[in-house]
Amino acid sequence: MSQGPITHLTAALIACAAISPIARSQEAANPDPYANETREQRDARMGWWREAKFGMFIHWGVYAVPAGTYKGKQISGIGEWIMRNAEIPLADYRAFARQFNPVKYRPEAWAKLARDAGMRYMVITSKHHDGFALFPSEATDWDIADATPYGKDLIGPLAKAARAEGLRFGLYYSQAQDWTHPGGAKARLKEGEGWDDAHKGSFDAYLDKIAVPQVKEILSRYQPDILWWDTPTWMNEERARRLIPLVKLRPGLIHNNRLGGGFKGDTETPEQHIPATGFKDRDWEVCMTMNDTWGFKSYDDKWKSTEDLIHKLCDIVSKGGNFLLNVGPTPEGEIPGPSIERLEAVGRWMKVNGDAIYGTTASPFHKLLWGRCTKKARPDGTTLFLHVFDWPKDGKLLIHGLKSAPRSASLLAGGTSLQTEKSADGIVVTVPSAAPDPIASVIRLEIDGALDVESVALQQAPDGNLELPATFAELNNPGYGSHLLIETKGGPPNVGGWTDARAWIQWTFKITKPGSFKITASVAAPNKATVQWGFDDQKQKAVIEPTGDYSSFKTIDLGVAKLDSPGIHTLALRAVAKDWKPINVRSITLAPAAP
Ligand code: FHN
Repeated sequence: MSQGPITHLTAALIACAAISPIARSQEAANPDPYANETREQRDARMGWWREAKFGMFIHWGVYAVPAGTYKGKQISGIGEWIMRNAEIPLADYRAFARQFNPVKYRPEAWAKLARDAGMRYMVITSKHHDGFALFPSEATDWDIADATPYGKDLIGPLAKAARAEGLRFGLYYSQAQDWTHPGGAKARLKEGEGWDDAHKGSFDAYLDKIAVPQVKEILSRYQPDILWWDTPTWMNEERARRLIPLVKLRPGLIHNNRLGGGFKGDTETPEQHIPATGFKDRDWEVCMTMNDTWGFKSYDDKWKSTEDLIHKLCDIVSKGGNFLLNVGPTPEGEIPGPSIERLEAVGRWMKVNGDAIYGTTASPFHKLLWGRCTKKARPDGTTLFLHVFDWPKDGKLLIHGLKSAPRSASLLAGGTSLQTEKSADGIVVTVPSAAPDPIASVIRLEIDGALDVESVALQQAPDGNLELPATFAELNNPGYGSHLLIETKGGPPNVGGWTDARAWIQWTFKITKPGSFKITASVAAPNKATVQWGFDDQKQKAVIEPTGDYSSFKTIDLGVAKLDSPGIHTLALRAVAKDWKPINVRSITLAPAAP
């Protein structure tokens, strides 16, 4: 179906035809169009995305009709996976499309909602794992034009509306999983398996007949700024090689790391969790739901609070990432009310504090106990934005480790000037007694010349001892399921919620007096548990005997380990996965020991 602008496609095809034999043999060696990109070219291509920081993810499709319920039964799991999780036969699932009639769809209102929330781009599912295309596709009749009463394109009008609002526009495409077209990949099943006779077929034929033509269709027709691959189930390098050259159909396209086959793409995509630190030399984007589902589920009311969402945005940006926050519209074409309320509230905060988000880079500080920091380079210095979550009760905000004396300090909201002074540990800002914003108040510091910071706050005491408290722990959480968190009920804070054995804890600290250290931990362990711990790449095991309940903390010996050199080091604490029993951790202590 040839809709929309074809000028870019034509240009790209002409460019392909004009490719020299040398270029063609390079392509055979590595078909990734960006394989030989220079640093400057890459920086230019990623420029708008790095500036943007905040985007809207939209998961929309036929799954919004059952909305989490099949044959009267609530199906557990994320809403858009209902077909897979309930193994719904194709004929039953196809019937839902006859009720997919988004007559209330107002793409202009969606784009405005995103813009007003402070978002700078959107990414919508052009085809999710159920194989249903939200665009008219010549490769199938399982699409909006042929299978629904609505009968017309949903993607083109959104692309237009987004661009009219000044937003960049991206398309998600499930290149491998497809639970409808013959041969499409299915998570948790082996290649060739399915739950319906109609699934029979070859995955390679599916790629050639559906995925490749549809990626061509969406890239040429809508000219998206982003292509968001997902779940490389059954993919391998040879298969990915059929798709990756298509990226050049849209010059400047940004695509993620989920194609498969070893192609890294442009962005890392941590899902449903915020990494403890950013990714070295890689762009990255956290994608996250506002409740517990991507696709609309009528009874999922586990909404994150506005405060949580704003803190997450600040946290992600302070680590150098972008935040792609999801909405799951209804089959009528409406974004759920709780999502709208939250986006509007985030937008009010962004209107005042957007300068502390857009175009900023990661914090120069490893950890700040009262909030987060972002920074922006100026030709003659640096602007630091302090996102204060916990406003100091004594009116003194210590920026631990900042050595440069700021030329000025002010509240971002309203511009009131603030006094600063040097202290032994850093710079102290005198702030008004009440926080200007109950969620996150931003203080702007202008620093002239080179920025001088001691990025790591945890350092040895003069006697060589070092305490690593829970509040300074970096919490490394897997994407789904329960997450490690800092618990503050009763006594000093501890790391808790360690029910997932894949989660792990790390501290980063500075050593001035290297040597051997005796390591002890303050833990509460209702059951015997085995942990693995170690400095940097070292690994040792320790068995923790029961201490009582989750609030009975005892100091236990982990062992002795050596650090040979002064400088920044880490200590990691991991669960030994086999038969893991959760523990709470208050702190780790390093005490100099005889070598
Ligand atoms: O399986 C999908 C899921 O439905 C959703 O689309 C997310 C978004 O990142 N991606 C996959 C899981 O990683």
